[in-house]
Amino acid sequence: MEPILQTIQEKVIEGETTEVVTCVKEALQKGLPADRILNESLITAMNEVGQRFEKGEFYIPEMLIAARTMQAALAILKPSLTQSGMRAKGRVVIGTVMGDLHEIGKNLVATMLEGAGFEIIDLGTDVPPEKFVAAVRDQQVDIVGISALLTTTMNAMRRTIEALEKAGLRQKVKIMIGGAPVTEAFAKEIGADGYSPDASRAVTLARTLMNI
Ligand code: B1M
Repeated sequence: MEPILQTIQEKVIEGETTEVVTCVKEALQKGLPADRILNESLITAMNEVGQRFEKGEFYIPEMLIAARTMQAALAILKPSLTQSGMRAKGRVVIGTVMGDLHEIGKNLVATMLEGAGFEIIDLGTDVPPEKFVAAVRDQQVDIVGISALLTTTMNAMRRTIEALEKAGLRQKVKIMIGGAPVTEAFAKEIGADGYSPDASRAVTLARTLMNI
């Protein structure tokens, strides 16, 4: 691995925001592609943070600090991640389900979709089904994107889809879901239109759902 990517990974785990920001800028200046910086240092760092948390070596504050550092790095990468030749048309309302505060993956998906030309309405985290329903009812939405990072909150995705059905809005939109514990099989089970394991494939999926 490029030494600078190794350094970024280590410093994200340590939550050294200033150093990470400097190194990410340097890596971009050296010509390293943004998606390599993202996949080979930032996401691997968050996976390591998760593993340390599971082993009891890290606690919530360390996870939060690493998350903040990651967000700062993503802000630097955003312009490079969102450069795209093909502009799609469509409006996506996106959010992390009720009970779930994880936002980095959802933000990344939103950033990549925006880069591909989609208009984004970001409802944030801990979004109750009624809020998704209100957004679909009140705005011209083409796709609903739902993220969940916890096995305990995955079922809120099902409840969100049920709420859209109950409000008579299900057929108006396509629904895509994603997040670490989510699978294709789960997407089918709950009646979503598609599942994506990561942010770049979320763009492909959104284009497919819109017949682009
Ligand atoms: Co939490 N957390 N966390 N956490 N956290 C995980 C998810 C965990 C796997 C860590 C672990 O134990 N290994 C574990 C879940 C276990 C499980 O359910 N099976 C866990 C836990 C247990 C918890 C708490 C319950 C801890 C506690 O309180 N005891 C608690 C829950 C709080 C809550 O939500 N109610 C909690 C809290 C937190 C923090 C708040 C401290 C912080 C989040 C801060 C923030 O987001 N601002 C945090 C963090 C940082 C993590 C880890 C370390 C990193 C998550 C992350 O940002 N990953 C995480 C471990 C891990 O993921 N390895 C962990 C990077 C991000 C780019 O990836 O989000 O997977 P990800 O997104 C990907 C794909 O999943 C996909 O594309 C993204 C980009 O490629 N994707 C989509 C995501 N959404 C999509 C939507 C789509 C399509 C694709 O379409 C709409």
